[in-house]
Amino acid sequence: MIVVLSGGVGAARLLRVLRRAAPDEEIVAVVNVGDDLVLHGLTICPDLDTIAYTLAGLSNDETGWGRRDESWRVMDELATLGGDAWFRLGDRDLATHLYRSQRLAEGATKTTVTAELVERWGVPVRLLPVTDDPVRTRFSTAIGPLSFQEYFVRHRHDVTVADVVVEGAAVARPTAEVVAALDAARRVVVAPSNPVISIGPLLAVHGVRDLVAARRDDVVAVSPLIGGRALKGPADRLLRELGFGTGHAAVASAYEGLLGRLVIDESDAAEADVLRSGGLEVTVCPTLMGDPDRDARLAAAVLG
Ligand code: FO1
Repeated sequence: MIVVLSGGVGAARLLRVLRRAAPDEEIVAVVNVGDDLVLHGLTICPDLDTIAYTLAGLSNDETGWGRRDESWRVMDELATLGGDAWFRLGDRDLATHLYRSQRLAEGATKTTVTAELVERWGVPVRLLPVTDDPVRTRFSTAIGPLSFQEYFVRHRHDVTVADVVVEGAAVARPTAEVVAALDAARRVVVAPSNPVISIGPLLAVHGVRDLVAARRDDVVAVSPLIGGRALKGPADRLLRELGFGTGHAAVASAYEGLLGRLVIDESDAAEADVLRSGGLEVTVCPTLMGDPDRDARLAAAVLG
């Protein structure tokens, strides 16, 4: 079994690449739920949905979130009523949140509802929320405390962050499915997601960090940075603001004690020796996904 610790779009793309190199039954994504929110009375799980839509071929690849062929009639109407329309929920996407919210209200767990949704969409890879308990990633910023989506969407992650806390993580428990998957995995892959606000909250769930550390020799992370920058989102800025430093060394530092190996982009080969001198095994290969030959090399580097 290959377990992929996953945030949103970077993880979705890596899972798509790994599916070409390993059988679907072998791949399990353990997914962050710290970005989840309740809005308009609906439970929204952005990372789970981004991955499921991508693997089902339903994703909007331009935005990196939401559905393709989307319409916005409900949001437009909500805006005319003066409702909260800054977090855009498309008409098709809304059906997902309606379905999930109703099933949760009936007593189903997030794990069960996710399994139901991916089955309907024909996604043959298992997606496991890291926990069924409530956890919320929150930010202390220069303009005061912010929820995840206030920071990420409302303020376009353009405010200085002093601290990130994951409310509920200390009492949340990983699901039995997640514990079993991490025990049985022949490889644990850390996706090229944001180490601070996507993978960090997943590792913060009580016991998960220890489960991953126990598998350290089999843990491979794909760095989300290329040339010191994140392709999308604030990973480089947050690593710097929270004191991890810059470049792949900052990623290694954020995952201290967890990694057997780090995969970095070929354009950053010059950073490999310094990382290796710190005792880390490093593989240099293309990490920018989208070209079949390069993707095959990345999959081989991760799985090999
Ligand atoms: N991101 C945005 O930048 N603007 C949005 O209006 C927005 C809406 C949205 C709705 C559903 C969903 O699943 C994701 C959505 N995202 C939006 C993306 C989301 O904020 C981020 O992808 C993650 O939470 C960070 O991984």
